[in-house]
Amino acid sequence: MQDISSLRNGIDKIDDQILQLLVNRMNLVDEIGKLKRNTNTAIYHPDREKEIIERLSKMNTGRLSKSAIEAIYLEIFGVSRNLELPEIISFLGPDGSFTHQAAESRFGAVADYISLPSIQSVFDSVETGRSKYGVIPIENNQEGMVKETLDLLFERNVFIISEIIIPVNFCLASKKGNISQISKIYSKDIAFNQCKKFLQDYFGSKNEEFFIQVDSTSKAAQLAEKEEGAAALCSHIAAKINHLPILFNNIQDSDSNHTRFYIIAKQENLKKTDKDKTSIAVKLKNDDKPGALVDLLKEFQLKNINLLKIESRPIKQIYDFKFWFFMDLEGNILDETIQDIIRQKGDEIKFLGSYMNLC
Ligand code: PRE
Repeated sequence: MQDISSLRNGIDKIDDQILQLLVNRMNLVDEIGKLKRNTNTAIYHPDREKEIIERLSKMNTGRLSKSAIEAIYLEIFGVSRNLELPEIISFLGPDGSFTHQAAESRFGAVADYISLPSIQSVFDSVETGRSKYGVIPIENNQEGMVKETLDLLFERNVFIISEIIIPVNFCLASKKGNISQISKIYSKDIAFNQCKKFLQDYFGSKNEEFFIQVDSTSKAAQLAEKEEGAAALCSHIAAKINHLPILFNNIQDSDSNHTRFYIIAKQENLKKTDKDKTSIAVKLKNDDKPGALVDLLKEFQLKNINLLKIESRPIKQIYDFKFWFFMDLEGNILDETIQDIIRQKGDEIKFLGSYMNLC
């Protein structure tokens, strides 16, 4: 068996080669960056990144699993994008939120992040160009859609360019070592709803004021760190960042708890992959006549477009109790069939984005 110093010599030699290869890769990336800047095209290409990871994972990678390859390459892509053009990514904070976790899982550790206090402020930041990309939650598989995100997609001028799905585990964290000493629990509405069974078992006798809703689970952890007797329902990361001891782990009702996030940008993503979906907002013109919705759905059927999701939301700008529909269709805006529908029904449909379908 070789001794440790000769094994380390072997590693040093390989690291020299890896570094040289990375420099060579970055030289090519730099050239792509120049082309993209000259033609004003998007730096971030999630489809290309996915293609690279898929291709490499199919090779004989020995001890490297697909998730290991993904972790390594997402960091490389992060460095590449920063070299092409440093771009700011805003997310629903504060630091340690699940959205922060989702953003880092896609953009890597070296990206330039700004944490913002509300979903609306992430939309503002992307719309005004203060950040190039925004990461916001859209759906939890136990709770359903995030209404605020849906409404802002309808009202604002941004596009969905990608989705991210991560598992969500909650903990109860507090500086108080015993639950009998806890006088209030801070968290986000969606988190309270996802931990109903635990809250019923341990805090079932408390009245409504005991549970205080705030903008995010990481904000909850910040408040619980400052206030005597307070606790937070939050992520492990938020508890750790805020130096809050964890009293109970994995307190969510379901272990299959996952949340889906959108990456939004001012520029749409015009790239096709073999598994895309297209999100649209529909405001029916003839909604005072029977069959207006059926007529549109029939068009989808005629063109063989599969409807993946439909949600209705009130139109808040007017007070006649009208509503709009959020729909996900299988396919890409570059498909003839979807283009036909949007051309035909242009005054009723707002295109929200086409992106890889990860569900
Ligand atoms: C690269 C970097 C960023 C993009 O998101 C995709 C891929 C990479 O590092 O491979 C290069 C690149 O900019 C590109 O291929 O368009």
